[in-house]
Amino acid sequence: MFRKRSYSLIVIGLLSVMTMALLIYGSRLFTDIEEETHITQENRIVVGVSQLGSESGWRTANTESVQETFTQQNGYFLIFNNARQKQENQLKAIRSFISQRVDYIIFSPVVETGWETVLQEAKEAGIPVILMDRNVDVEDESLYVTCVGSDFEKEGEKAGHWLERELVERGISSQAVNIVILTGTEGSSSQIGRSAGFAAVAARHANWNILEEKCAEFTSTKGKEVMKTFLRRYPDIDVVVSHNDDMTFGAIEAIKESGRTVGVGGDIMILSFDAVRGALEMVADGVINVDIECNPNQGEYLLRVIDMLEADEQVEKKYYVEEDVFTIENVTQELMQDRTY
Ligand code: GZL
Repeated sequence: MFRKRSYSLIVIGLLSVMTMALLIYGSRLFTDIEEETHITQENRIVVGVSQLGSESGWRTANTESVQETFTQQNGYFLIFNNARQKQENQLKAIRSFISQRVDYIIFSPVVETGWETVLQEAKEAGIPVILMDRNVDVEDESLYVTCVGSDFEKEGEKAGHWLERELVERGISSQAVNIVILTGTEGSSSQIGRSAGFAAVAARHANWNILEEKCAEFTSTKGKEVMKTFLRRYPDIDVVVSHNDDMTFGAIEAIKESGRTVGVGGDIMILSFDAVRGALEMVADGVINVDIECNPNQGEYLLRVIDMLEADEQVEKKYYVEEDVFTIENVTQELMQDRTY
């Protein structure tokens, strides 16, 4: 009996010592982790990024560029949110960044309007806002520090200038040319700029008939759907202008299913934007006539801007990324480079 009792006393004693040890060590462990996270986060620059979605190959490359740049190794703590193409999700994410008191907010505005209030809130919180890819349309430009992206109007003009040269080379520059346009998200900088740039060139040519422009949301599914509608409505389309490669992929599928041909020597010329790898391979195969590059690799540009802001240096209101135009003449050389998209 005694032995049994003393045995159980020993077990209880051991268990209580072990429990005490665990409590002390455990709490220290958690404290260390907490402190460590806190210390690491404290020493790092905290960046809140609201990405508008994942609608296209271009967007994926743009996201990768940001995530590969704002890493712990580079001294950053990245909070990344995907808004799934909805402005209200971007507004929520930006407000969350403000309440978390991040050091910088970066976002790609899905459309240009509707940002004044939230940008005013960020300004009052003393958090600098950097625009990536697309722009905002605000009265007070002090609501954001800078915009890193493309000159979309220039991209649209490049497409128009290519078509001008192509028609001259074919000896048909005075003939009627029937054009349909697949536009990107209505009210986005890329849609506004590309439409305006191409329209400015088209306005110089009374024989360019823009039969219809229709939004296909930068996606291949919508691109195919809209192109099918165009093919039903217009039997004699000569040119398709598509505001991004994903819509182009869908449009080409629809055209081929209709029995018509595309590209170099085909019934319908294809003018596209973005220049993602899959599309450049179609340029090399003569399926897409011209691809106007839109460079998604904006991470390095954003990093340089934050470095300058950290050093209290003056930054410009706009930084344009470098981009090119690809046709069958120069695309093979480009595809041999180690492009990231
Ligand atoms: C362009 C970017 C556009 C791309 C599309 O800078 O805003 O959004 O052209 C993407 O692929 O969806």
